[in-house]
Amino acid sequence: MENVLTGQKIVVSRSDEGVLSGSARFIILSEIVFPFILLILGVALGLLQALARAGILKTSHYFGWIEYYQGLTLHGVINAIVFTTFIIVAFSNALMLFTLKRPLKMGVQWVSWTMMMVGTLMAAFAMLTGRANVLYTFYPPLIAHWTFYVGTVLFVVGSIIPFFLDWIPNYRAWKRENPSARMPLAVLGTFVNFTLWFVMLVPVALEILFQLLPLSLGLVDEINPLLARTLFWFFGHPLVYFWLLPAYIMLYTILPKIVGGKLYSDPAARLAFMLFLLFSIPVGLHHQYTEGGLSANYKLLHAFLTFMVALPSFITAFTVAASLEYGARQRGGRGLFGWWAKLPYFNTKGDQWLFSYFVSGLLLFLIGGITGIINASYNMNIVVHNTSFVSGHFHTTVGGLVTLSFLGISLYLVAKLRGTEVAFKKLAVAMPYLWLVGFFIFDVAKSIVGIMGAPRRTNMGLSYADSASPLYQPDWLIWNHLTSLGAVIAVVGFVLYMVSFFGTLFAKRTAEPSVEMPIAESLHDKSAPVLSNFRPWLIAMVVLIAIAYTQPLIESFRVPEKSPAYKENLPVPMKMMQGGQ
Ligand code: HAS
Repeated sequence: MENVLTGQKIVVSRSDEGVLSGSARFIILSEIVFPFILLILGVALGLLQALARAGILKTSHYFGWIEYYQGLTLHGVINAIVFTTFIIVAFSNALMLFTLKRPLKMGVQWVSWTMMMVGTLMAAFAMLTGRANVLYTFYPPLIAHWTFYVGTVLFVVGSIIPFFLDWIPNYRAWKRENPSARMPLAVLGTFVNFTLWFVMLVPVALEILFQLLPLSLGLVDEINPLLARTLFWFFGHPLVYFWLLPAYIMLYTILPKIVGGKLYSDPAARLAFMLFLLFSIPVGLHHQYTEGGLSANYKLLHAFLTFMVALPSFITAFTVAASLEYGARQRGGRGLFGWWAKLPYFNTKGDQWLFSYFVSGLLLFLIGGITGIINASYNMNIVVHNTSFVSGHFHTTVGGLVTLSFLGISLYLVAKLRGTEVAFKKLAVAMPYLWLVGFFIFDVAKSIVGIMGAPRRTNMGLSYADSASPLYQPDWLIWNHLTSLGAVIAVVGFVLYMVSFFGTLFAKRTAEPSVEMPIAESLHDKSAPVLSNFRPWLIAMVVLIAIAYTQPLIESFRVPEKSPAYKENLPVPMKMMQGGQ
């Protein structure tokens, strides 16, 4: 067979049918269905928060049971950590199967699957019983029950196991059989992503194992919160690229094919992935601009490096737009902008329904990119930090492009792996547009009210949006109501998606199950060898991390202040109103 990306002949040692075993199918399907069921709770809690922040719901507990910060923790952890990581592993498994045509190593897969499931259940136990109201950033002095931390460690370690023990060995075997073939683009993107994942897990593992867990177990009385936060953001910013890169893999490989075209430039795509290897990590201080104890010089360095990490996204914007234009012109598109009309916005034929997920995600990401660069600008960040402007930003990035492409690919894979057609395709196509409109309104309103000073992570129904409260801010109300309207529209879209998802999951089988993926050829394919060679990029990555992080870590260690665990479980405004600290 021929590699569609490189045109080189590839030896396939096994038949396609033999590659997808029943157990592999079960693993991938459950890695999609299980987090999706949790996501339903995560999305519902998101809607409740939007209503609470607008003062439409005035309560400290939803349904008299889930406390506001407990709900916020569940919303963040389920949507941004559990759902994303499961789908990334499921998609990467499917991608490896399809691209390398070699069976997954089932022993490795079962270990990974078990660790991820057990880890999720342990963390869910802590969150659902109110023992981990620590938000998804879990930084001290907030402290959770030990099951939350052990669950998190099990979960993330489980998620990386297939990379080292399954995909790399399978790729090596593939390479031995295809010595002259270049690493397929999808494999390169996945390997970049999981290399980042491995490196970023080191600081957060240190934070959990040597600071949070001992404090949670009562083995120590206090810890250094600045060190914990520096270690957290060492992990926390690259984390967003761990979410983003699988979406970029889809944009580079699947999207051009479904619009009937080609990837405009394979080397540009490879360069973008390699640049992420370089710049995703040494930027974490842009989350800590307002933090005392860290020197301004290093914050500024991280600000410049953050502008550098926007570069591969700009490359992606141009390459994807060029690929869309090429595809649209193949479909008869003419003129400077006339080709836009030829894209399959509402087409349900074949796999073209997926386009609606990518285009809506891309449009939201345009806004997410602009707001990200505003956040990154050292001086402007002072205006928006810890305001709802930041929540607007991440609902158009991780909540926009990432969620939409993950929902799109989940539906696609469920249909393929079950051997059915996508059910209720029209509803499936309507969903991303409702999400786009909803989150557009949501982001604009959150950005405006954020600039007016509205804080994030605050139960405004009991404070700023409550006319009986001394904190009442009537000027913010209209924007918070618009945020709720946006959330309602997006959730209506999600309900349509659920109908299509479960309809597909339980539909009658009409074809053989497969892991087939629509992968595009590339128009420009001449690539420099350095773009497929990890070594120089890895060396440069380590050097940059050392330059950017040695001094901030020393400064964090040196800070004499320590903090005990904060155990009181009251929302801050309520505490203030009761005369607390
Ligand atoms: Fe961010 C905070 C800066 C990207 C997620 N970010 C967050 C938080 C999250 C998050 C969750 O510098 C909150 C963390 C917390 O809880 O405190 N972010 C950036 C910058 C980028 C960026 C510079 N963020 C992301 C992505 C995320 C994400 C991606 C998730 C997936 N972010 C920040 C900063 C903060 C922050 C500060 C801290 C704020 C604070 O004070 O706390 C860049 O990587 C963005 C680059 C993106 C672009 C856009 C390219 C556009 C494309 C679309 C093209 C469209 C086409 C459509 C082709 C330059 C690719 C054409 C359509 C046709 C029809 C033809």
